[in-house]
Amino acid sequence: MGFKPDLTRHDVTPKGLYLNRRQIMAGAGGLALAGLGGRRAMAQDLEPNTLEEISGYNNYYEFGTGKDDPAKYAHMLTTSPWSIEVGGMVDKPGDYSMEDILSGVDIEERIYRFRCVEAWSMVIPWNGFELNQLLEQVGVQSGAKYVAFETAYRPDEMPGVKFPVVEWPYVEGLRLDEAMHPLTIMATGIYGEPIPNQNGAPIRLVVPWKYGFKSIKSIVKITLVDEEPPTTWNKANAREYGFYSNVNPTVDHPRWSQATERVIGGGIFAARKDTLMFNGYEDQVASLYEGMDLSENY
Ligand SMILES: Nc1nc2c(c(=O)[nH]1)N[C@H]1C(S)=C(S)[C@@H](COP(=O)(O)O)O[C@H]1N2
Ligand SMILES: [Mo]
Repeated sequence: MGFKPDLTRHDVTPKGLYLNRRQIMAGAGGLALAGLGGRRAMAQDLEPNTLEEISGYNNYYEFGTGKDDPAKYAHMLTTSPWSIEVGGMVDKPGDYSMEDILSGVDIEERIYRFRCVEAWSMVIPWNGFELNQLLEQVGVQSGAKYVAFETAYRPDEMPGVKFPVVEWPYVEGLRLDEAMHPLTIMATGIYGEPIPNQNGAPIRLVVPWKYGFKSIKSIVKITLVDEEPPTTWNKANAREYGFYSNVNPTVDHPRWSQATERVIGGGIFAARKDTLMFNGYEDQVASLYEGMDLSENY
């Protein structure tokens, strides 16, 4: 099963135009914003968000719970050198530096819909590699059934971790077949540039058919295990956040509908967009959940 892109280079704002727009925006403020609105009004549904939107409206609670906190504070995170401790049920456990990791994988662009459980969404042009390439490098042993991920925990560099909003470090997990799926990537860039700190530098998970909180940022540890690993939001509130957290417009959050979403950058008068089953990746991932009750396994 190969990756079938539904958003292509054709949907990306040409790089020249994009850079030019940044210069225009830096110089002309409100006027440029009016131009952006016009561009967006004519644009197709699937056009990627601007880098300003992607890196200015974030959830990264280690730097605070406000949407603009990560852009203010994430520069404090030292992202180089960086390594990931890979362990558990693998043939080659160890500390893998970013250089080690990047030398064995193919970086490509993936333009994915990104849907937060809070019912907002963007389209993001990631650069990254399929997680299965890293897992093949380290040799997954036959008993492994899940992959557990952990974010850096650095009180000196992360002003938000002094608040016990969730249990630190932030942890996430995938079933092994979800982790091996060609849509699941480790992202290291956006728009061809290194990924901004607030988006999870230097390396974060992206699982486009799941709610955004599954896409754990600034990963320092990956462990292959044989039981479903604990996950941050499930530990915080198991009734509201399940292990699977597949985007599903027919299964509402206990406190709000998941049928529609607010498109970031769409403007205050923009209509909400209908949320797609598995965030639009149903053809590629529905078979992973065959026979499962998706309202029970939310
Ligand atoms: N370590 C860590 N990873 C995280 C989060 C977080 O607070 N800490 N927030 C999650 C949530 S709720 C979302 S929606 C996405 C947001 O990614 P973005 O800021 O790149 O859009 O990151 C996810 N990964
Ligand atoms: Mo989210």
